[in-house]
Amino acid sequence: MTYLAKPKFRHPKLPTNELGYTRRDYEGAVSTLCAGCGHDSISAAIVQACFELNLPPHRVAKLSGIGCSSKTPTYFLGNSHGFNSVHGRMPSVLTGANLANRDLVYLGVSGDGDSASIGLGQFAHCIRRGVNMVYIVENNGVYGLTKGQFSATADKGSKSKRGVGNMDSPIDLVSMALLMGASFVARSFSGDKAQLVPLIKAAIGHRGSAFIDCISPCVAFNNHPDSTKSFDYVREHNEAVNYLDVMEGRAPITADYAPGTVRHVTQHDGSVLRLRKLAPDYDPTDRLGAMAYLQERQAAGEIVTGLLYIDERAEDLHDRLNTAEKPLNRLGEAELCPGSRALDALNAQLR
Ligand SMILES: Cc1ncc(C[n+]2csc(CCOP(=O)(O)OP(=O)(O)O)c2C)c(N)n1
Ligand code: SF4
Ligand SMILES: [Mg+2]
Repeated sequence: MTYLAKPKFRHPKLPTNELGYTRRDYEGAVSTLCAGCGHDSISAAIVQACFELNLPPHRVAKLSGIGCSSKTPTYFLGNSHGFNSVHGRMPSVLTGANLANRDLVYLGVSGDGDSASIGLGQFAHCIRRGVNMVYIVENNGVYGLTKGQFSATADKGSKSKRGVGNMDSPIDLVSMALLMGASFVARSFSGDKAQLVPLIKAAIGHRGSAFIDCISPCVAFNNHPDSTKSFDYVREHNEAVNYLDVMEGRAPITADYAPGTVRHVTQHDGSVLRLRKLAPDYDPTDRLGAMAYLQERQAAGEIVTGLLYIDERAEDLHDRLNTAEKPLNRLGEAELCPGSRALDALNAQLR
């Protein structure tokens, strides 16, 4: 059985958002993942973020590749557009969809196997093109769906459930995203909903390629004491550089923190990010500084989380290509056909 429908009954007093929708309206089918899988917590965070943002579900397009992580779009936003592509190919399908219709919120969901192995090239090119999207990697360090082989994000020295050590150097997708020019880069943990929900909300409000590496333990194959992607290990080594509140619309900015401990960032959609600094010297607008900091803290055994980088003035692929504002399926003949005189002139140029 690949999916189960949820019962339609709901409590009449469930809270509703500004659109009159309940949280249930943003859910999907009942999850068939292992009980306790980190991926389910990420789905719940996506549901919460979209509910709080008052997003009309039909304005969201969710796309994925192959893996347990890539199955998750079935379990959230059941009323949104969805496309489950092939292994590692989500980024190019998302890019094409985004070029055809810029009016939707694009949510790419992938795994560490999907994005750091077979799809590494697709990941890199999608990020460097500045596709306006939220790209979430549900990172468990293994290929969960195919029974727990190490993935390319597994740390050197980390041991499998059967005690075999991983000898290869890991690929850090956050560092790669920074290198490739992502304009919003974050890392979080599926066990920290208070951090993850505002990060997803902020990423949705960002115009440009927003990448979130979310450590998401695989309870079936990679949650043992010698794993560096287990719930216990991540909780013990998690060092958040900041905490985030997202203020939508024109909400007043209240100064209820000590001077210098809060930073405000205004996004394209008018929302304001209030960043409470936990690492006082960390500057999330300094790409080179972020790269150096991440390397340094990684060498010290820390897992750095939070909003790691943001470019407030980012432009997206459409800005760069100067494309038509209207989705392609809404362009009429008058806009698509320039007329015979213009065509003759064009042909003449090519002779
Ligand atoms: C072209 C192709 N190669 C290999 C596979 C087998 N396969 C399915 S899922 C997967 C890896 C999934 O790992 P990840 O993306 O980390 O997802 P997880 O299950 O860990 O969430 C692989 C190798 C496939 N489905 N298609
Ligand atoms: S195998 Fe691992 S990743 Fe897949 S559903 Fe189970 S716990 Fe989650
Ligand atoms: Mg995985």
